[in-house]
Amino acid sequence: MKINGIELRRIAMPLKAPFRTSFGEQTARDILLLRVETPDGEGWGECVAMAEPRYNSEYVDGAAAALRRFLVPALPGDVRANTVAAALEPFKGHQMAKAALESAVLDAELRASGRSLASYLGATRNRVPSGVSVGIMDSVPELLDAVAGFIAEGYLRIKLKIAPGWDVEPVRAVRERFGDGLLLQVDANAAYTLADARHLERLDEFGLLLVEQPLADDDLVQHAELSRRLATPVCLDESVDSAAQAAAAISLGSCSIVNIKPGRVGGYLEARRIHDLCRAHGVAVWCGGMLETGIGRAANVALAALPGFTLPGDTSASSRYDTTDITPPFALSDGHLDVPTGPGIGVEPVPAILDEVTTSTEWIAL
Ligand code: NPG
Repeated sequence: MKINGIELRRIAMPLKAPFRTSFGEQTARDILLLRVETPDGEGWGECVAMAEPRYNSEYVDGAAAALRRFLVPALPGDVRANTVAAALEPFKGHQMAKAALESAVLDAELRASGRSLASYLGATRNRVPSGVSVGIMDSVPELLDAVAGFIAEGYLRIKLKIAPGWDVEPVRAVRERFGDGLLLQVDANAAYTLADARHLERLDEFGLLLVEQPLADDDLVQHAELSRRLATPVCLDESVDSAAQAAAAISLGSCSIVNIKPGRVGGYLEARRIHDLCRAHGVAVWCGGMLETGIGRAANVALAALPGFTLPGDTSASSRYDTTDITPPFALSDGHLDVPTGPGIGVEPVPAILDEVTTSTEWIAL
């Protein structure tokens, strides 16, 4: 497939409510979108790097720079999506930037052949169960109200962000108020150390589905030690940035569940490899989220429809983030999101809405 050029488009999107994690608070989103233009059509990709390098080392200005200077120029003149990763491999890191580029090329390729991303990836379901990630709040009553609202909307699983000082008490309060039947899990975003193992053991009494990324990103050995100590299954997010790293985590016993975020691992093809690997080892996976617009969400929902995704993901409805998405919104139906069936990711930005939120565009001719 020949590519005429690639548009880098920055958009600014508010968040309905501030979202607080162990590494900071976010009130708005600064997002980089990629549009690949070919002689026959186009393809879209969303870069999930955040404005600041707090979740991992990537950040949106850095991703744009890496794309402009190294990654886009490295694409061959005649490109297939399944050769993009190899063309970008000489450049270390920058998984989120690479993922956005590969996604846009893949979308263009699939649109041209009339095939959906879900079918290409091997999806076996036409809808996926939706969970929601609930940020750290100022008080437990405020948290209980937020959780009650999400349950009323139909979310099938609740994830609570935790950090030292906001863990056992809010988890206990949610469990007591909503009962043992609620699918509940927690996410620490690497906020603890192995010295906190005793404290984290206190979470065991709440019957959580999992504790996500309790320790630092590069602590696979210590995650293995913690996994042996906790009854609650340990799930890795930040630690797994490739299928090789997932294999290392599984063989060390660092986790029994993996959160797969395509951006974090360099794209949907690597995400599928991690899915396949985990499935072969009996390790459950679920699809994470990075507060995506409908572009990234559409692709995540397609991935989450693969058979190894046996736990509800952070694939929430568009209304969880904003009043207006740039694509037709993803809405909950009976706690599920429908998997798009159209060619490629199956959705496109609404031009008028996209223009309204655009802060800059840049064209890179190939
Ligand atoms: O609904 O997309 C969503 C957010 C899910 O909690 C979520 N993402 O660590 O998994 C995470 C977390 C996150 C949010 C990470 C923002 C980085 C930035």
